[in-house]
Amino acid sequence: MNTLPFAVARIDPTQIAVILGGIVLIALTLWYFFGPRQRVAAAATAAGVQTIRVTVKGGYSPDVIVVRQNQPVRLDFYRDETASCSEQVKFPDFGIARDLPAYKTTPIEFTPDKPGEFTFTCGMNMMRGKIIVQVT
Ligand SMILES: [Cu+2]
Repeated sequence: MNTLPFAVARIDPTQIAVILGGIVLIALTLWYFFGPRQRVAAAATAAGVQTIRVTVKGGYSPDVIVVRQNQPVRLDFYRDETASCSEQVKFPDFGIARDLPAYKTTPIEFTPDKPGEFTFTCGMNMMRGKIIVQVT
């Protein structure tokens, strides 16, 4: 007696859907944490201030910003949402924590005096970006 057709028939389509859903979720999670980062070098203005506009919407864009050491930096954070996650931005290495009003541009100014990579985050450490300070 052949039981194989029975075994095939007993695979529940819901189980298949759950397994496939799990695979998709894992792939999305990996992409979120290890996917490509948007890296941009700040442009210096005539006054020698390295400025860049960062859009805040479910994340920071760009989220990797390259600047030069010992030259003033101005990051214009434009918060394009009201989600409470992004209402604050912190640069712990530079002692900066600032509220970002929704749909407004908030300039954050500092002069990086040490080279290296410095993380900036939202108030809850969920959204992340990175400042790379290069030696001139
Ligand atoms: Cu947050």
